[in-house]
Amino acid sequence: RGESSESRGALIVFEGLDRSGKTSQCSRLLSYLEGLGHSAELWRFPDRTTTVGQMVSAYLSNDLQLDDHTIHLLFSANRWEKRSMMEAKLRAGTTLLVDRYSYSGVAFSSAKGLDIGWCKAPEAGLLAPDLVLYLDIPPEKAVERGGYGGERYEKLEFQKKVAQCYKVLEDSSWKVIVCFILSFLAIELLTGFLLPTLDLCHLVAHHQESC
Ligand code: FDM
Repeated sequence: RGESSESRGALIVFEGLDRSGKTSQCSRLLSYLEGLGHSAELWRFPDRTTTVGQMVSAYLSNDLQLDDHTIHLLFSANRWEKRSMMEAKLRAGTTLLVDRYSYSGVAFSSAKGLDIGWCKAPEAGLLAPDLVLYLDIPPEKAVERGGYGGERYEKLEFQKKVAQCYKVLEDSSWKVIVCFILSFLAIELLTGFLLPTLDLCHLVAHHQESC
């Protein structure tokens, strides 16, 4: 409040299945924005560098077994522990490009059969994204793209369920990008609608009411 909208950074979230191209698109967009003179940073969740993040990482690599609800709350806690830093960055005018966020949390846990309302609850109060770029790729194609590594969720049958769960989470902050096209047009396609969005960086410090 009181700050001009131009001084705020935008919170831009990338979502999609494993191997959908989020990480590559995030870094391409980062270079593009930096080239335009914007202050921007690349973030990702889970952030495996924190104590909570190390537990999440051990769970994903099957070195640690945890109850489904417990790991869900750890993923959420991992976002909560970064919330104030994210807010500070955004207020200081830095745009954050975030590889996975609350939508991953809800989609992956509800794909295991957990109640979707229960999954959304701990996300309430985290910063709401200004824009969610959903990289839409059929699960079968994602596997073909170099295949999956050995992490817990990198299995075709599970990814199919995650894709279904993502679909019910789509809201007005989403832009769905068909990834076959993305591989050819790449960043030009993204920036076509990102640039206008960056002028609307006023949504940053309010609380997320739903996922
Ligand atoms: N994942 C990620 C979740 O299950 N919940 C979450 O809240 C987040 C952020 O963790 F399979 C899953 C999604 C993915 C795995 O993600 C690790 P990366 O992008 O491969 O690090």
